[in-house]
Amino acid sequence: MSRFLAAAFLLLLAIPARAEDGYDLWLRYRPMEAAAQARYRPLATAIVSQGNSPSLNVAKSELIQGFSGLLGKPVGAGGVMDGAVVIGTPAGSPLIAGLQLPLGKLGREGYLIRSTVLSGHAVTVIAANSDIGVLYGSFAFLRQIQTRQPADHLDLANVPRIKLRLLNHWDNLDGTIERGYAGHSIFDWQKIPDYMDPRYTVMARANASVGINGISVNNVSADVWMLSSMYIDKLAALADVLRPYGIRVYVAARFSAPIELGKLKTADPADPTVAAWWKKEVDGIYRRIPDFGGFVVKANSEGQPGPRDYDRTQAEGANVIADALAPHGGIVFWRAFVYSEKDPTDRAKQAYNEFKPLDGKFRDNVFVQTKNGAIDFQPREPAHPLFGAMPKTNLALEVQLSKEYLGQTTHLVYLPVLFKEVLDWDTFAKGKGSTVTKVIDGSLEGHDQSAMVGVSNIGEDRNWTGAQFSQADWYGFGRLAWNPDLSADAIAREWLGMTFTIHPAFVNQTVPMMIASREVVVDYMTPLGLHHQMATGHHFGPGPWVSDLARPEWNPVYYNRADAKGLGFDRTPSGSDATSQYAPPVAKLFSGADIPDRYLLWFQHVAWDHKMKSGHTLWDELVVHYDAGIAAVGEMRKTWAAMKPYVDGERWSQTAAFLAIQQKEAQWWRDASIAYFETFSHMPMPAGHASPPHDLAYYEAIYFPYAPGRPDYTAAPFRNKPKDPSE
Ligand code: GCW
Repeated sequence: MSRFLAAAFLLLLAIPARAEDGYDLWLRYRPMEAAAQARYRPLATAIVSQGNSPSLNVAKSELIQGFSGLLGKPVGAGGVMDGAVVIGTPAGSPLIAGLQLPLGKLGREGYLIRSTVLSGHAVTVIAANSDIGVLYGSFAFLRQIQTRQPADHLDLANVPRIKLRLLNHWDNLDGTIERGYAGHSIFDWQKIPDYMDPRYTVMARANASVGINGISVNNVSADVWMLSSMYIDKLAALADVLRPYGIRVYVAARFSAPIELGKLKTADPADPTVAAWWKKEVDGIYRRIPDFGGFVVKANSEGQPGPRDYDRTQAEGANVIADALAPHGGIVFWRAFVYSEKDPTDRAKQAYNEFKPLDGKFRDNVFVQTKNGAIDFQPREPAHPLFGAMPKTNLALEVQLSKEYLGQTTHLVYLPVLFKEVLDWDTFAKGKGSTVTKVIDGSLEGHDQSAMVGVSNIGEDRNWTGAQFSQADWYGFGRLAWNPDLSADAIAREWLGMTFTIHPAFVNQTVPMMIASREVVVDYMTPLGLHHQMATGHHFGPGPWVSDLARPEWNPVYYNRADAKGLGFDRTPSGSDATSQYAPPVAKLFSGADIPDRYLLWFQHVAWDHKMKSGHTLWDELVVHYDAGIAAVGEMRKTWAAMKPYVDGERWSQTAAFLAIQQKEAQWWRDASIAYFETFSHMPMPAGHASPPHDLAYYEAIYFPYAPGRPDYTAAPFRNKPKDPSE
């Protein structure tokens, strides 16, 4: 290509697109540059599909919409011709059947994209064993072109590594969202089923495009009304919208529903009337929603009712519900996020102590849904010790997309880096290489079932996630649940190319910014293994000094343990001995001198003048990390400023404004934390590092009464005496 054409091509790519607000997500399908149109147009001349199922039809319309947008002119349905895209299953399409394609290993959701000849015409076939597989293949073929990958001579077979890939929406029925930072709930239950907001379909498209095949629609601090027949009817309408996209609906169920809804005197799982009630309730749901997914249950956690209220085990609690679901193929996701203020044991140990002894006691249709770490979605946590510790139990990984503890909406933190760190974590459960990925994809212990769950960051905001770059977390979660071996870098490249532009100057500068962003937030919020240092209730901003909350293990001081000697939580054998919950090689590493700096203060209490690997004292190292975090946000701002020519004004300026907020708040985190810790270290600031501009009292006095996302302790889950939902 002559230098003039190359320059013209790059110029074309650099022209800022028309104003956008992020509503189209990564399914933008804007016209590609001329060279790309010329390259791909011969490969997408018509969409050929035989058969007429809802999923096949949405696959066809997605391809038509996608190619017409990308190629800048209508591409329609048609017959077999050169360049046609032929989609279908052997069962539904004689054309596909005739090709006798090797679909045997693809299962229900896998797909094959193959360039081949059909009736003498060069075509691309997207084939699968089910129409959902065809839909996934169609999105994959579009992604191939959106990211300017080869689209000829293809022979791409792809099967999801994890079977159940869910989002958990922590949405309340009143429209608020616990730990939601993107506006109100997208589910307008008041108008459902009579008015189905078209956004439900766009959300379904977006989920299907990254392979997400299930959503639980309500807050795990569950409102019993969700199980009432009125809401199940509403849910049935939503299920109808999502079904063609291969998405099943699940509900967060309140364990005491047999009392509030069933009018029983007890919810004791061993009581036959309780078992009968769950069976009746579940049968009723399946009469309305034949492919209902199942329940997510938060029991005996943060005030929620559960089997422990009847001295029954977590397994007994889960199993009574699982038995009701089993005949219908339903699943229970039983959350392991259990800790009690009555138990003085280190909070990081409690869930393991509660669940490990129950290994093998849960039914086959139960997943023990375990957060990535043992505390609570912190900027960095060692993987939860339950991973690898329950070989006879289905374990599902739960991660959070909504960044409750990572700056919420306005901090750019690319979470797939965090997700990968957890997925690649080696539990050593069966020797080296026993990664969390192998635990949850079932390959380590030969489990059929597998699941990965993300706490949704979706809300009513036009850009769906409150911030443009938070969309990458939704996208990345889906991609990693489909294939945990994908790299965070590759996912970022895909997402940027589909969402903004494939311009190399943009992508090659923005990807490193995204990849670095996770370590940046760790540095300015909780460096060196610190954790749970945020302000109370809304968790917005720093609060390392907080020590007066209702439950000791809710206080940041419980975790930083700052004193005259040093800093950090001693979880070694000389302390709470939480290290012993890990396999010996891991336990040894974390309780010894070779512990990686990133986990130091999570597992050890260290003297302020302790000599770090860098040669710094712990105190100096801490300050250096805080300041490195702030400087890095400054670099992110510079990078993004230079990206202005490649991005439409609206999305560019919102991101730029948020990065400015991030830098300001990073400074706040640093100053407030140093102001508190120096009251213990009494050590001078390292050379070149300024003291906090204000005294500790100034930072302690900062208060945000209405920061978003906090659980409303007066809302439904806590007052829960509905007028009588069973009526
Ligand atoms: O992250 C914490 C949140 C709670 C949440 C809880 C949980 C839904 O602060 O808001 O409750 O975890 O995971 O259940």
